[in-house]
Amino acid sequence: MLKPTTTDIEALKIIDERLRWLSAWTVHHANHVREHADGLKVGGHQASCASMTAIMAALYFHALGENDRVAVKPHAGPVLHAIHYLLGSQSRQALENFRGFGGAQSYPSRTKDKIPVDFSTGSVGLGVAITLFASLVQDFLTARGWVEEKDRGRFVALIGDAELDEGNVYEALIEGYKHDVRNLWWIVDYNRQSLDATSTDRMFERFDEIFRSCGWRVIELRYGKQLRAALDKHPELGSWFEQLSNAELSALHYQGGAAWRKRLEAELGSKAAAFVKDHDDAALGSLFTDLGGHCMESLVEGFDAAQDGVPTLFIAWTIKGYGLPFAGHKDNHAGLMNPTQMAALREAMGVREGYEWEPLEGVGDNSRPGVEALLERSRVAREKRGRGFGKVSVPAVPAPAGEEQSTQAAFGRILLDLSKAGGELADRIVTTSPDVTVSTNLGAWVNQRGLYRRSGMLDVFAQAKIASAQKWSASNKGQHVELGIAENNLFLMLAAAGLSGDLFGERLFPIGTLYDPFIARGLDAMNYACYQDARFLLVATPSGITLGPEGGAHQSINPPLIALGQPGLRHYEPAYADELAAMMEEAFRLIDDPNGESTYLRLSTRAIRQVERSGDSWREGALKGGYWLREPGPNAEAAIVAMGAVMPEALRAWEELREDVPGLGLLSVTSPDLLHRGWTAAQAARWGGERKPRPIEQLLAMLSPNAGLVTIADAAPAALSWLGGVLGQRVAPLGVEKFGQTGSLADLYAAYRLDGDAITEGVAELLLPA
Ligand SMILES: Cc1ncc(C[n+]2csc(CCOP(=O)(O)OP(=O)(O)O)c2C)c(N)n1
Ligand SMILES: [Mg+2]
Repeated sequence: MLKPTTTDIEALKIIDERLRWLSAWTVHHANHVREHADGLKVGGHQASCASMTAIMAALYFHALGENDRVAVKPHAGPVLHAIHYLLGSQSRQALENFRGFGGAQSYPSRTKDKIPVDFSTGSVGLGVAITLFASLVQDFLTARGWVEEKDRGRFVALIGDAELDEGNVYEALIEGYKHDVRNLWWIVDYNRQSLDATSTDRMFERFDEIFRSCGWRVIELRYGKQLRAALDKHPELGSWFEQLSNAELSALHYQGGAAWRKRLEAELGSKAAAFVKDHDDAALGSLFTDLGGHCMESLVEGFDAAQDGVPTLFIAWTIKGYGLPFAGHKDNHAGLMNPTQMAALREAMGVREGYEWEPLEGVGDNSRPGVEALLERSRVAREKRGRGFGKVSVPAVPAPAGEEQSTQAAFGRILLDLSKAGGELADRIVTTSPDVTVSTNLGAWVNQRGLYRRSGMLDVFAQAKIASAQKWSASNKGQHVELGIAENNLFLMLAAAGLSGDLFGERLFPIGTLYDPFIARGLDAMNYACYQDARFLLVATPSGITLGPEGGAHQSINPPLIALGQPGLRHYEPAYADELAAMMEEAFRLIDDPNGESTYLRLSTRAIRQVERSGDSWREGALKGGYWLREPGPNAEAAIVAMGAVMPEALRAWEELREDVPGLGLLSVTSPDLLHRGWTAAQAARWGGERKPRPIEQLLAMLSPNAGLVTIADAAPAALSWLGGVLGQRVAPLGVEKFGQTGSLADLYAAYRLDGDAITEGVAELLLPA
């Protein structure tokens, strides 16, 4: 890295000020200048921004390389926008419309913002951890030769200090240590304030130990140059300063120079007399705010000292609201300057009224060329990067043969067959699992393709010739990333690998497996992955109460409802192996399609007799969400509507009832999620004057308008019971509302009313005259 010249440092300081002004002004404009018809609070975080402008100026205009990627702490979003505004890559219009419809977003958003955003943020902690998994993905791609050494970058997280309370940060840290991750900078904006107040002192003494013990270098940027020099000169002052609590320090920063003087005189007396005498109030106030995170020289030096690949935690001391009237006040998190305060700041920053949006307003003629030159040569990507879709051809995925199969076993078989057949898709699949690789049937695939470890790993058991079905050796060419048991990490890994096309221009097909109930463990991370449009295949198995004796605690009920409400994730629940193969093919296609999405497959360990097919007309329906496994007769009075593992019960009941209930149909639902989407989309389209086919309406319209539906799934009954609302047909919903009991399948199905008797009773109830 080139040593910055004095001119560069001066220019960086000016940029820091410009960022502070522009971010504050953007928030102010949205709250106090723009018209608001609805009277709703707009909000924004001027203090959180001011805390970070120096750090971000030093990072973006000095340290960042063109292949580096950054997750910006959510509440510093306006600073990122200001950076791109100075670079010419953000429009004034978007800033004027900050937090408005189509304007710059509250928190950096990959999908909604027009500027390049490497990682969306918002839910604190997740943006931090995803950088670690992105760095792992970069190593994975480098080992395969898809990212060249010269194109490798560093992954930077700009972190609010309170974000360090999120447990997912440490889950990632632990996983990162196991995988020996590198090229990471996590930069903590240590303003010692969270949302509610100042943060607790005790813990902060421990963070550096935690990180060091996980192999990280920790660089503390506590003092700016001036303050360091003053404290060196007056050691007694230094020890006094260092024992101030977070709250005391913040309060003093808020109160300013006179308060510092009073405290020093009261507590140090004659020991500080000379020092106090040498400084007027303004000088005292300014000296004590010279913390490392606001001192450009210290920041530049700190960044320059961490140029190797060792993961590095920077703890940059800052003041929340630095340079603003509420600096240091414990309530300033969502604080907004009022118009009078804003006008004073404008004056102080040399910004003329009416010129608030001028990028370099207030920059003197002498400094301007240096600032312009620095902006010009900054290596920050100014354009949104392409997303790298549509480059991999997805072959047909054949269904595995076998009269009796479970969808979980078929999943393992399909992957094994794909691996053996080889080809680009197979080479670009990366599987990952939080310690349930073997129990979710990924084992055969892993035997074929190997575990991934950057520096390899011997299979000690194999070496010792101890018999085992599972090979467990790793190399940097392996295609399975084994994770410890932390489902948050699974979803962050899927998010990072699912963004590989965006981040590295190389598409990966990430497949993650876990037990269905543990989706809830990683739910926010899953939502985070979908929110940024990462593409992956999630395979959740086993599921429901159908896992029987394997354990009540592992039964799952509500994931289909979660999927019903989760944008960007398509739920498929196959009953048969051929459906599963079609769904996996579709899921791969969706991963590489600009208009695609991620897929969630809910599978089961129950081996069931496969259905006889004549032709493949079922396939289209199965991919759209449902098809008639047994077509209803004209104007049928009833139908059984079933999903997934309970299909044998539904078929048996259908056989038993078909004579008594003429025309009885059996609808196999493969995706309540898609059916529901189709229903609402058709309705919305009608209001737009468009006539669209409505898959679920078409399916149900084959029945009599007064028909009754018995719905059944090994899941919360609400996953299917809503179907009655489509055409106003009556419903008898069957499903699982309680869990936790182990037992044989027959016992459990009887106890939870998932059997043929329950279906028969349901049909009888619907057909009896009211
Ligand atoms: C998961 C999650 N929980 C709660 C919030 C609400 N929230 C937003 S910012 C914040 C505190 C942030 O403090 P810090 O990380 O120190 O940021 P800064 O002081 O720089 O604003 C909280 C609790 C959130 N955004 N995400
Ligand atoms: Mg903070």
